[in-house]
Amino acid sequence: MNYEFILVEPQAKPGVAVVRLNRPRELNALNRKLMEELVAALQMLDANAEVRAIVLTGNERAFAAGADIKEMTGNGAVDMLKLDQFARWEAIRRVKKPVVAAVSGFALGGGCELAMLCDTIVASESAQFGQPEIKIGVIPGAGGTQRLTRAIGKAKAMELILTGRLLTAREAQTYGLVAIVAPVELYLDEALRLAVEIAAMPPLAVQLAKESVLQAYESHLQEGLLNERKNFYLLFATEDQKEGMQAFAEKRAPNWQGK
Ligand code: CO8
Repeated sequence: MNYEFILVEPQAKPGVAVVRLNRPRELNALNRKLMEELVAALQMLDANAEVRAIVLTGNERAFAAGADIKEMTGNGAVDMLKLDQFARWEAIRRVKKPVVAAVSGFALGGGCELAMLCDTIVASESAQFGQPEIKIGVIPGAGGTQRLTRAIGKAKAMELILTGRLLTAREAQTYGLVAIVAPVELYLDEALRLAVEIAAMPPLAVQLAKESVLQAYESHLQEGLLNERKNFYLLFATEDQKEGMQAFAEKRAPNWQGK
């Protein structure tokens, strides 16, 4: 498929696809066409059995500097309601395969929300995260008030969302938003290394582990515990569980079948 605003490499590494936001002059501002392409690409990769993990990245200067402000300027509330752009964000949320965000430079507004919609974040030392919407008269709209609060806690989220201040990569790591920080020239390699490691794991267990962690992140503890337990039981119906436990006992590498 030909895309205008993204680049897709389905087998960048064994089992790992890379999707690159590619609107560099506008700091990868997320216009509607880009979001449409991103959803199409992620759904295509999600359905591709050869792909076990996905890395979503931008470029050194920007992961994404937010939703495209110029595209929204003239819109009223009714336009925004009818456009229903959040359906695309919901579709990304429903991707079953693990998605690692490799973030360098700006991850602001919708860019920060997109990184948080991924399953984990690897950042370059130059990365900056924030929800500066307050400075343009709005608030985060694609989950920022919810996901940032859960990721870094109420006090810090309030400070950032109410002032538009940004977090450096190191601060973001300290507060738990970012898993790994690497030098600019290495952050993508680091994200790929993580994705390759995940891609080597049993796919059904990866899928249900992702679902279970998201449950913890997105709902209440008791519901999350019940869902985790259900998924844990379910994995005992897979051949990979038998293989994984047998291989451990036999001191050999497991051979995952995805069954
Ligand atoms: N939208 C549109 N264009 C942008 C955006 C953006 N978010 N960010 C940067 N650009 C453009 C600039 O207008 C500029 O274009 P031009 O050369 O034509 O003037 C080009 O990218 C380069 O940017 P700058 O010259 O501004 O670069 P600087 O290095 O001076 O500054 C900044 C970089 C600090 C990142 C600055 O560009 C900036 O503040 N950008 C806006 C950040 C922001 O407010 N983001 C939040 C947007 S609102 C949002 O994301 C809400 C999401 C809600 C859900 C979405 C679904 C509807």
